Amino acid sequence: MTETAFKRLKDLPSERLLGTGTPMCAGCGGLEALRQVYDLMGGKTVFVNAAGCMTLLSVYPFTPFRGSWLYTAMACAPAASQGVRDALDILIEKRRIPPEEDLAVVSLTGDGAAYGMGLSATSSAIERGLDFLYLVYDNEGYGNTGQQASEATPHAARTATSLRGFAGRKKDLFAIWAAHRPAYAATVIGAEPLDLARKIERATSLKGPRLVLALAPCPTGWEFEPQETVEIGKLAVKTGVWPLKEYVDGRVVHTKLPHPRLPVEEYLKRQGRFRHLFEPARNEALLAGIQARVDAYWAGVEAGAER
Ligand SMILES: Cc1ncc(C[n+]2csc(CCOP(=O)(O)OP(=O)(O)O)c2C)c(N)n1
Ligand code: SF4
Repeated sequence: MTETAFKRLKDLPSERLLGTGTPMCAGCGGLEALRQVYDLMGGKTVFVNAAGCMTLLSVYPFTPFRGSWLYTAMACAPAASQGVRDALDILIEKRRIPPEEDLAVVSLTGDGAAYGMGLSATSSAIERGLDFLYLVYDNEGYGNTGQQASEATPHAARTATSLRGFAGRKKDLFAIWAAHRPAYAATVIGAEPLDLARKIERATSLKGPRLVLALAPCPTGWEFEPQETVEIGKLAVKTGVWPLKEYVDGRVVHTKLPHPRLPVEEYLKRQGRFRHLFEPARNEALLAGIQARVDAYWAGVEAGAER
C-alpha cells in the first residue's frame, strides 16, 4: 500500500453523512459498511441501488442520503450507472453543469444482485470501462425477501431455501472481477474500518470499474444478536473465512494476514445458521471439510499463488 491518510482510527472522517433512523435492522453489517464508504467518498456521490434491503433506505418523501439516489431492478444497477455517468458527462460537456458539480457514481447492491442476477450487466459495464464504483454488501443471501440462498451463500449455511444447510459453495466474485482486469477490486468489512478506508482512498484515486465487496454480517439472516456484528465481522477475518485483499495493477495483495489464524468454528458457532453443525451432535466431517478449504486457501496464499 502506498502512502495513506488513514494511519490511525482518529484519521477517519468525523462527519456522518448518512442520516440516522433508517429502517434497516439493528446491527446491520451492510449499513455499517455503507456509512463508512459514504463518509469517505463524500456528499458528491450518487447511489444507484438495486432492489434489496438498502432500497428501504429511501422511502418517499424521506431519505437519509445527502444527494441523489436511484432505485433499479435487481439485474441492472451497473446499466443504470452507465446512464447516470453518461448523463453527467454530457451535462458537463455541454456546460449545463460546471465540472465541480460532477458526482461519483456508485452501484449499491446486495449479493443476490452482484453475484447472480446482475452479473451479466456488471461484466458488460467492466468491459466498457465504465467509470463507477460497485459497492456490494454481501449478507450471503436474499435478505430483503427472508434470506433465501444466493450464489454467495457459504457451504452448509441454513437459509430459507436450504433448511438442512446449503449444498453449494460460495461463488468467488472477487476472482470473477479480477479476471475482467478492472481498475480496482477489494474485499472489505465494516469491522476493519482502517483497512476499508485505505481501500476507498485507493479506489477513489482511480478511474474505471472498481469493486468494493463488503462482507455484511446480518443479525436477522445469520441469527446472532445485533450487538455482535463487529465481533462476528472480526472473527470472519481472524479465522480466514473472509480474506481482506485488493487487486490493483494486475496483482492481488492481501492487506491483513490472520496470524495466528483462529479455527473456523470460532466464527461458525456464533451464528444460528450454522447451529446444526454443533447440535444435537457435532458434525465433525462437515466442520473438518470447511476448515480444510480455508486452510487450502491460505496455504495457496503463503505459496504465493494469486487468489
Ligand atoms: C427479478 C427479480 N426477482 C425477484 C425480486 C424480488 N426481490 C426483491 S429484493 C430481493 C432480494 C435481493 O437480494 P440481495 O441482492 O442479496 O440483496 P438483500 O436483499 O440481501 O439486501 C428479491 C429476490 C426482484 N426484485 N426482481
Ligand atoms: S436483513 Fe440483514 S442485510 Fe438486510 S437490513 Fe436486516 S441486517 Fe441488514
